[in-house]
Amino acid sequence: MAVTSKTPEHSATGHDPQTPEYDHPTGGWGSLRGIARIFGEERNSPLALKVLAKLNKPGGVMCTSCAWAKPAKPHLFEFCENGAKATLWEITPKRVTPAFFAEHSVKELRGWHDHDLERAGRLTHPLRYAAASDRYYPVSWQEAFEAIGRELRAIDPQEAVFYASGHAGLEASYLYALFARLYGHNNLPQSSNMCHETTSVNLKTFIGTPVGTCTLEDFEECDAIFFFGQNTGTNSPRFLHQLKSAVERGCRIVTFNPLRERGLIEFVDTQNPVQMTVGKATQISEEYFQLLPGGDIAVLAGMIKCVLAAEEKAPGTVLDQDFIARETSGFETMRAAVEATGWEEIEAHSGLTREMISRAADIYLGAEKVIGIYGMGLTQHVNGWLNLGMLVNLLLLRGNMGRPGAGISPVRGHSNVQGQRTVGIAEKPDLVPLKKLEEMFAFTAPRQKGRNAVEACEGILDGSVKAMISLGGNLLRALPDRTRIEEAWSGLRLSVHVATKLNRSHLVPGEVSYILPCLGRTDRDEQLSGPQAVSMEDSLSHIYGSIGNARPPEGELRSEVAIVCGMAKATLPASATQRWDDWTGNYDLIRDLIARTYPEEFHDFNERLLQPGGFYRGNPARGRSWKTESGKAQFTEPTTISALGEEAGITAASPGRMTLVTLRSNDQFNTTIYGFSDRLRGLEGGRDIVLINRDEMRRLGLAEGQRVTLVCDIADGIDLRVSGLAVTAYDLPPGCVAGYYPELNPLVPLAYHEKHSKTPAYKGSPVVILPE
Ligand SMILES: Nc1nc2c(c(=O)[nH]1)N[C@H]1C(S)=C(S)[C@@H](COP(=O)(O)OP(=O)(O)OC[C@H]3O[C@@H](n4cnc5c(=O)[nH]c(N)nc54)[C@H](O)[C@@H]3O)O[C@H]1N2
Ligand SMILES: Nc1nc2c(c(=O)[nH]1)N[C@H]1C(S)=C(S)[C@@H](COP(=O)(O)OP(=O)(O)OC[C@H]3O[C@@H](n4cnc5c(=O)[nH]c(N)nc54)[C@H](O)[C@@H]3O)O[C@H]1N2
Ligand SMILES: [Mo]
Repeated sequence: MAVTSKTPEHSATGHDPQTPEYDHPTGGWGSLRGIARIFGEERNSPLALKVLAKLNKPGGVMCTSCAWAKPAKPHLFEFCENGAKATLWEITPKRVTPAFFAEHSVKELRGWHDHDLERAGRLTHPLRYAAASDRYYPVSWQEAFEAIGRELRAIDPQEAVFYASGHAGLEASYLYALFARLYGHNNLPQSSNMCHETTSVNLKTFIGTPVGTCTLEDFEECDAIFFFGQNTGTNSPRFLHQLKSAVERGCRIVTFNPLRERGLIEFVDTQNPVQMTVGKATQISEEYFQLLPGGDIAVLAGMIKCVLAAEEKAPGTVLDQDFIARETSGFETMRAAVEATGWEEIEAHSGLTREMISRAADIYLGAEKVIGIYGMGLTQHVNGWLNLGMLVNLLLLRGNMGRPGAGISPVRGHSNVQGQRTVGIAEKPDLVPLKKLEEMFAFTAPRQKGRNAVEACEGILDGSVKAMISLGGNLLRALPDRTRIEEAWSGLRLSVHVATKLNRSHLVPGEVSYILPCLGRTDRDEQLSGPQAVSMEDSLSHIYGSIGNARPPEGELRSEVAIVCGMAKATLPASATQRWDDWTGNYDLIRDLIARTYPEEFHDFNERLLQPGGFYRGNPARGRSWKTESGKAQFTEPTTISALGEEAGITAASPGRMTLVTLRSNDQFNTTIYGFSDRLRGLEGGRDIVLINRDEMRRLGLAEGQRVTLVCDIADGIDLRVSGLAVTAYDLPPGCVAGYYPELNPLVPLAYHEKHSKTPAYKGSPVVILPE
């Protein structure tokens, strides 16, 4: 099932010709057509083009889509197809006004598709749910804040959860976390609890930092890049520019992914007139291996075996012995475990041959400076910790950590997901300088560990969570085990959504429910002291200011900062240290607070805010200072060979068990569905599909287009299923099926999550297929 794509011709022959595949490179005219489609559908005005022109440029708006770096010297157009879609989607002229809710009951809206809900337009007024008429009605901000304050004061703070999706800027996020602690809890789950929490928890154990170690300069120097489970072409397309330049100067790229993702195969740069006219693509991956889902531990064990064997053959020439001795711990234990792992086992779990893995290892051995990249393909597995541990092991062997051109680079999701954690949105109180906050705000901070996303769900299910506030996001679509959680959600006493657009989570109201409409990042944000900037942190730990310049929707929207301050002021007793009104009036003051709380990273925050390329907040592992328990970089012993967590198998596998991978299309941003074209995978028109390899289809007697039900195979008494999925032949390894997130989320059990961080195992749920 592995495919080599030495040349584009090669890749064409490697593909199963009978299943769909997009036969154009990523980027190019297809991507411009994708932007033009959304532009037309959203009926954006020509002014929208002005907004796009300033996207990701110093002094402009930092894209609301992904968290990829914004270079100091931007391209003429420093945005991608999906960034443009996200921006045009936000600055749409369509509106969801009180008249919309007078027309549609909540029950009726629950029947709408996610796409249609968000496409209805921007929310314009604060709204309160009325159960008697099953409708949302406009209310004043004053009334909304007072009611929220009253409700929060009436419960134990431990019964409240404050969720944040990774959109809001550092200013609103800092105050949101402060509000939670002043009120009395650390229940601050964030979207990263479903995403890169595996990284935050485990990288910290291995190398003493919760984030990646690379910066853009490293991509200009590295000799080889190894990609594990990250889909650049769809999820961080601007990164393709760095990859293209790297390939052009001779850097070698190797990809491990069960699917042949177009962006990692070839790319045409829309900024390059010659490439656009001639249509000649840059080939990205020199080797592309379609491993089995959950097979990365096995692949990495194989590669490490090859490295150890090479050292044995030519002692003292392969491993960075000096580095291992001085800077690391646990090498011998790791080595013994890998050596005890047989090739047969490695081949069975990876789905690749020894020869293929050896080819990948040869590229590793031939490179002086190596970067390891990964995404959800490694983090969203039960043994995600070991996926990361093995990748770190591979890099440590030759000192590929903490030196220029080398390191580990998790690619983050939401545009400010990493930054929100940096400024205190964390359920783990030990990650936050509580003492400092206590000094600054004269209070006693709660020390009890807060709830992460999975624990918040458990609390909603058992009734111990009574209030949910969401600063952005769409938890009821993003969470695992959706059917059960949705039912329990309506038992909440209070639910509050701070949002730009209507989504499913707003349509399952608790007893007291509010939707609070906020400005988006592209909107001009005028406060008492004038127009405001907000800031965010990218995947490479750089911090940027962002200044919205679009005319905000007419109505009664407020900024996220103003809404957080409004809720806090209405909830907490007045205190001279809490200047909620002043902070709303001037965000410089909030940045001063951030600088005081985190002086090392954020000193002179206001002065550095608009620095081209952002300012770097530093990373000790980059300078080989290991903030781990041992004070050294840690090798990890592979105690299992599969990331799927089979040993946790709650029940024995059914004979037809398959591994389910949930995917993002090229036409969505998480639960926001822009349209129904997954162009880069050659899939058009529908999302209720299940992708499966043609041989498996034959074996199971399934026909193309036939409707089937997927049933979770470990639900242990809980029936998790999704029906009405159209069978679609696709180039996938055997033994697995794939389909779209969020449609398939009801199939992922809440208890099936990464071991140390509780990140749901969205890439490896066991299912069986039942023909309908
Ligand atoms: N346009 C767009 N951009 C986005 C998003 C979006 O939805 N749309 N979402 C944002 C967010 S929040 C995030 S977290 C990131 C997500 O970006 P990614 O990290 O790229 O996440 P996914 O697309 O979920 O999956 C990544 C890849 O993992 C592969 N995979 C699945 N299982 C395995 C496995 O076991 N091993 C390996 N090696 N690979 C595997 C899949 O085939 C897929 O190509 O993107 C961000 N950017
Ligand atoms: N099966 C499966 N499930 C998954 C995943 C998967 O790969 N597979 N991926 C997981 C991952 S990586 C993530 S990060 C989560 C995402 O989970 P969430 O972050 O909760 O979901 P989003 O879809 O990003 O949230 C979209 C909503 O955010 C609101 N919004 C948009 N912009 C703004 C803004 O500027 N401010 C405010 N206040 N609101 C705004 C809009 O109302 C919009 O409807 O999903 C997870 N769920
Ligand atoms: Mo994410």
